[in-house]
Amino acid sequence: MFEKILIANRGEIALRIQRACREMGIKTVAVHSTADIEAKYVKLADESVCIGPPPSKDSYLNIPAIISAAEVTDSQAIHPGYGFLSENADFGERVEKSGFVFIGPRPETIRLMGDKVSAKDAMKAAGVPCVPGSDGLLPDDPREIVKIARGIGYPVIIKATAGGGGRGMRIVHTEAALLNAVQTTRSEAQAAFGNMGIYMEKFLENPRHIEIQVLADSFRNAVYLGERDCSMQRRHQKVIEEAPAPHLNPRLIARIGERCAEACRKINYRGAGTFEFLFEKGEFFFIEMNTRLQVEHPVTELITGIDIVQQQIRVAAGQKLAFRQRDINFKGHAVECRINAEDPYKFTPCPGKILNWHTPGGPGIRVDSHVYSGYTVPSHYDSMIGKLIAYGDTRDQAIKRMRIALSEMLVEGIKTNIPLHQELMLDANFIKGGTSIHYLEQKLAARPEVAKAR
Ligand code: MV4
Repeated sequence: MFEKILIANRGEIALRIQRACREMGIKTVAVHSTADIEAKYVKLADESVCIGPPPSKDSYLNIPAIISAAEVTDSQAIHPGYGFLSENADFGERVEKSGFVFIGPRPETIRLMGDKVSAKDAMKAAGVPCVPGSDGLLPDDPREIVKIARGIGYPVIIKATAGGGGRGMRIVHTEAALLNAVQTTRSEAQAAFGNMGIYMEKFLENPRHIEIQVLADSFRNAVYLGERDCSMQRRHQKVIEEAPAPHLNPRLIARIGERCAEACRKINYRGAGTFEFLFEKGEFFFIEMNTRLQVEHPVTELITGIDIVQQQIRVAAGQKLAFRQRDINFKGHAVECRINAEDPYKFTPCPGKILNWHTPGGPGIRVDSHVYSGYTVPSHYDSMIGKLIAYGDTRDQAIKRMRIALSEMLVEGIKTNIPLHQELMLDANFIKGGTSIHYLEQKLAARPEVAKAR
């Protein structure tokens, strides 16, 4: 096992990874920008290295600075967390070329999944059901494109192969609008990603976002850790996640989960991963695979009792997974609310000094956060300042505990989205469960004008 790991990230996830390391007897190195000198995860780490000024591109995305920090601290492995360099295949490659272990999939796998067309090809070949669409990239010939769209049937969606996570997509409802949309998406993809490759899919009008968590080791052992429902989102930012997904048949989950695990074996996947699906009318359609630890991993940890970060570290160190599929039991229900430093009505970021921070507790409550009273939320990064996770025997109990936790939580000095979460925990449709990816935006659009202006 590693003796020392460098954590190439910031915020709550840097602290989360540190806690996993500490429990495993591994020393930790925090890297930080000058904006994060005062951060809790920097003070709590065994060692820390400043890697640059506040802008991410000069610090948390600064590959040479991070590799130098690993060298001077004699670290053996680098955990990239989520965001930043976590899905950068070049980073993975340079980490390994410098003699360190990258805690994540092999760089070739990251590259394969980073290109959405090659990811879909690989998953289709491995038996994972995909959204009907173009067979690979769209050709240049406009007549061919029109033919492909007719074959799929309108509406269709045009996506950039180098995109993902909602970037570089365009919905097309009619043949009259098709070729213009193709051209615009192509130029935007070229400008944004330096890759003008695009593909076409049937546009699913009202799906849920259901994802499957997997873990795999280097010995072709792969398991699925069940599903998460991440449909409650606004502008491609998840707001609430839960596990298991309400109203889904466990046998259906077992079937798609086994397909995902089998796909991992086929492509020799290593580490933690997430298969993203759209779920509509009882069917799963693969859209993308994330090759990193995800923000919402705690809901899966709570219903399985498995520490996903520790398993990532184990398999990166060349050990076998600590369990087989039959050892995994799903028990209870977990809900996560992402706490953001933002205006709960206008959604503008709200960085600044937290004057008072009190977190809830009690049975089934987990708080993953790096902030504290007196901490200043920097303006340079994501507005998420923590995650509140509630576990219960049933979904109803988890939601009740979340309501209590939200009422106990106190954040003074900055605005947060806690009022939005309180509203959602009382929302009749959320309580019923199974809302689509469009539900939150529709609900927010229908808020009274006075509330929106607050
Ligand atoms: C789709 C779709 C409907 N049909 N693909 C957006 C993020 C990216 N991961 C894929 N996305 C979508 N792809 C087809 N064929 C609708 C979305 C989508 C979405 C997906 C998941 C969660 C939130 C979303 C919000 C808007 C659109």
